[in-house]
Amino acid sequence: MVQSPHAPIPELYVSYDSAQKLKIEAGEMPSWDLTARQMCDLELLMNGGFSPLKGFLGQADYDGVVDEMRLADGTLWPMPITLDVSEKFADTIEPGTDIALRDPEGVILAVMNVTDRWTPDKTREAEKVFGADDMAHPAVAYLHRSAGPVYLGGPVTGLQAPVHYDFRARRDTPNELRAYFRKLGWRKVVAFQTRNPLHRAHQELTFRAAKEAQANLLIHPVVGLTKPGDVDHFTRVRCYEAVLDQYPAATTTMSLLNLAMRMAGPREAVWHGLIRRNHGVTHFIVGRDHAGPGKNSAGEDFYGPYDAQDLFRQYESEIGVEMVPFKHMVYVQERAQYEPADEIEEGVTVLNISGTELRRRLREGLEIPDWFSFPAVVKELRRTSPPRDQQGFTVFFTGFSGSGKSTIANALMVKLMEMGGRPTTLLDGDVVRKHLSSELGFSKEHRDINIRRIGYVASEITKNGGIAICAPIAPYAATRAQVREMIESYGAFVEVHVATSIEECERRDRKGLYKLAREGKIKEFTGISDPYDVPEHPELRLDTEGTDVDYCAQQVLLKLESLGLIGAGS
Ligand code: PPS
Repeated sequence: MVQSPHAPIPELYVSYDSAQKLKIEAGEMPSWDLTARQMCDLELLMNGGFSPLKGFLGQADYDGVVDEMRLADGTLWPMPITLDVSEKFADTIEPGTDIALRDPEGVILAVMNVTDRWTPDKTREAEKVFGADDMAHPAVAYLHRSAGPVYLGGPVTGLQAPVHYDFRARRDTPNELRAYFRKLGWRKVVAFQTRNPLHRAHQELTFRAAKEAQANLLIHPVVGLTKPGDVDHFTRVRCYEAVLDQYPAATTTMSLLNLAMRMAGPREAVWHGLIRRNHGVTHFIVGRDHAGPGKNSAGEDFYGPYDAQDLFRQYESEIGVEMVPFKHMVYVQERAQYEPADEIEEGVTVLNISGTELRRRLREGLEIPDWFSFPAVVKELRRTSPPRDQQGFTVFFTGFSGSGKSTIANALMVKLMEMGGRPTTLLDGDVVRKHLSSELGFSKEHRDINIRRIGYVASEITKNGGIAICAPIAPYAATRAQVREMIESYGAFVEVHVATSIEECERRDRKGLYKLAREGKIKEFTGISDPYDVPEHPELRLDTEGTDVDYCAQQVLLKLESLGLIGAGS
């Protein structure tokens, strides 16, 4: 049954007193530290954003959702909301157990009664939900690389909402929004979902959509998790606030949605519609390539540009929200205004700046015209996206022990310091193992921890505008990919494969370790008794045999220059 947009939506919270009692009991329960995505999911489960879900999906619901977008009772629900955990944790949890769900600081937010525990077929999930088991899809990559191997499901009892210290006044639960609309007498509300800054074209299209639907407008940006590489939400919210002045205050409002997007295109659009219905809206704008994940590994779009609109239309009555198809707005120079692309006669001059072009202009400090965006928005974007040669970045050397990584990394560091401009830190394999990872050995598990630590430090350096040079062996491709992802949200990641062959490394045997490895005195030695995944697409591959260190370091510098990371200004 579709709920009236004015009635309150059921939440999963218990009363304050019950929560206090339950919190004491939960202290004794096995507890799970929620990941960033699970935190977002839990918040929307508890506040009714994911209604009618009562908790993380059990197996029957999961199967139904994956196979046919329906819960076991037939209700439409397109996205698996699952609690993925490690095998180690899952092994300690029998169905019937209550577990405490904690935020990263250890605060208990909810208790889940585990009814189901199962090992999902992730390939099937990827194919059915995202359309392909292709790691180029961010949610598929997350599924395989970050999500735990076992799922737990069961009803959730909410004790308290996650606390947000940023933009508190702009965050609303579904019931708060419903109450707001009720109070203002907004009976028809059209919501606009976005994960990008708003420019003039968006302002025009949302304003038009609201006018056409004769509805009020809710700008409802996602501030949970969006596509890796997106503009951070702090910057975006400052941009949205600047654009809000462009709408009539009495008809438009903005609220932030702490959703973890999956970039699942058509399914995601249906999901977004259901979430918006729960927030009390009646209309929803669905655009071209809604929640699109970009290109697949063959360089083609994952979904057709209007697949999301088609699927939404098919389920519109069940979703309970009317779709307002997005009009592609373009700027007509002769008339100095935005108009829907499909209403423009031939012969007029249409201006457009693509997302890629905008990023290029920001990167290179070039002009962004007023017809494209609002000066206040451009100012915010420039503050957070300085030109590339003033941003932080990471150079990540990988290769066998004795391949020359440390020597080249050292030479590179000295050259960068000679140039000056940005603080530079070298995280060499040996040095890291002395200061950061002294308790770790060389098992796969320990190597992964070691590399993730390096990645974390490098991402912090990159975020703060410095240069991190890393030089571990980093033998596993999956771990390197994780580090890349961590860093690319803040700046460039330049992988340099020091491709000295194992034979040459063994011949040099600078530290005498290869001999010991051959004699079996050192176990799990990379290249001898432990694998090394050769990087498939490093930014640079260095052939060190027959070349000197200086030349190798020069090649890295030239690469950095060609990527725009160093320039006259650095
Ligand atoms: S890893 O796999 O990235 O965590 O390794 P890393 O921290 O870079 O290793 C640093 C140095 O440890 C020495 N060493 C070994 N390497 C590989 N396998 C085994 N089992 C091993 N045991 C000790 C080796 O000298 C590495 O130094 P580099 O600087 O690479 O020569």
